[in-house]
Amino acid sequence: ATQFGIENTLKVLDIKAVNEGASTGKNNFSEGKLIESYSPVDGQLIAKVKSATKSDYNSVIETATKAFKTWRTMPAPQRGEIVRQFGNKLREKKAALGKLVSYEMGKSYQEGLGEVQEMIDICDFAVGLSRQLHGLTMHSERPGHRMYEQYHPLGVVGIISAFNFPVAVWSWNTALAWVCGNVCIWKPSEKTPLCGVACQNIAAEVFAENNLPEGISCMVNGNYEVGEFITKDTRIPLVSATGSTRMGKIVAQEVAGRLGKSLLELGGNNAIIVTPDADIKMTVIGAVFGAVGTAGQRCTSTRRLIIHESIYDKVKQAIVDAYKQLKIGNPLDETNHVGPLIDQDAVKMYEKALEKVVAEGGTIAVEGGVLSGAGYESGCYVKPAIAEAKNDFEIVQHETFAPVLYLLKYSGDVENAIEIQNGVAQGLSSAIMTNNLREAERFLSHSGSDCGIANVNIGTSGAEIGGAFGGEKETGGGRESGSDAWKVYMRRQTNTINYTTELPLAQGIKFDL
Ligand code: UN1
Repeated sequence: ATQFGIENTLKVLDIKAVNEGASTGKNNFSEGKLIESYSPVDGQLIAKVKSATKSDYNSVIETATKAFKTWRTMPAPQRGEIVRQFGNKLREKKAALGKLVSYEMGKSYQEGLGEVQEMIDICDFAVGLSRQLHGLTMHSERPGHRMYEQYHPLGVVGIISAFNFPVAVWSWNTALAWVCGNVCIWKPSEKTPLCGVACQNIAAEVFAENNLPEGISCMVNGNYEVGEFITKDTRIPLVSATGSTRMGKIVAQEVAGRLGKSLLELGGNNAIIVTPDADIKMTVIGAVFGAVGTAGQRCTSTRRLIIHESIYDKVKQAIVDAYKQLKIGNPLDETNHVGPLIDQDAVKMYEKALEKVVAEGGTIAVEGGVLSGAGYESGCYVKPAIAEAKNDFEIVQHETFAPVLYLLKYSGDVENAIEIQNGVAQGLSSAIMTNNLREAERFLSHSGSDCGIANVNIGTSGAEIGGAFGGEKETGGGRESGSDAWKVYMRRQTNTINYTTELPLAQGIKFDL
């Protein structure tokens, strides 16, 4: 860790070093079991964090509930001003936070910085939004009446996030939730708790500088049991959860059981359709970054390439050649393209997927394998692999969070490719590579891609924050980030005001006394 300057990074982010005990994050009351965070980069223990007990959790909720009473009375543009300051603090700490993301999670330093940039961007977006939380006005059917709607904050918003975007996903939720007048309680992934502590410290500093209550931003570390405190808690009207479809189904049922709202961002099984009119050079860049970026651990990662038979061999060759250029190694070294998987369990899943695709009749086009030796001591580095497969293979139907890309062939019309693309349970991101207007428009039409994200001539990953982010089917249906995603963090109220001296009833009902 010393050689990467991690000690200094931890200092900048106010995280206790291993020999100093355990961090809890400013304003985090956790006193439970220790979570040790090991880096997949070099296998070293980075630091320790305390996980929340039930009683810690209850005090956090009390602080949050109390803070809500103050925060909701502050005009939304003033809340926006606080979020602006938070965005500025992120700008100051971008390098340190980006490095911690890279070292604790394993994505490349560039991608770590990119994630912090997403946080900054969503803050800017939220600041503008703080003056645009608009409702509609309607014409009343009754004389002398006015009708309009307004949006009010919900209360305490629960955020459960995953290891793969350990800081950005929290910020998409929290920046919007804050300007909407909510307070947040966050459970970061137990695989990246230090990223959580770092963000919590930055937020806490901003709230303290503005003499605002600490409970506006709360964090509880821990495993799924701590997640359950949140999902079962009737004091939390909205739970936003990012992770696997398996996890999402549990969260959805628990929250629905108490008639709470949930916002789900679950698994993807994203494909790029490559038509005979595709620009091959662009296809290669989009597909390779999509498949191996973040070591294939984005929910938007490219899992399937659906290639027209007439160009199949050519595209396959170009992608295989590109894979030969990939450098795998320490993600903090900017000459490397691919870093490690998050942990050894992920490595096992990767190995199983490769065995399974062969067992189901697939052919390996680029050999995978776990790397060992100098620089690979953590045991988490794997070679990005490619297999030629069929869409109905069980393994192809499932999301494997690793750099495994499946090549699928289609013949005839683009409709056939769209059918393959839609022929999975997930519906997050999708793309088509084509210079043919008809094909592109068909892909985007009502009978085209069934995903929440559908792109033309760019890959499946790397969405901008300005659009609503999320997907359909087993991806969970939630939308976060841009567009009007803010509405889910608010409750809508319809108001009818009578400014006459009569009380006429709607629908013309007569009720004379
Ligand atoms: C995720 O993997 O959970 O579109 C989010 C992208 C990123 C976000 C991915 N902006 O790839």
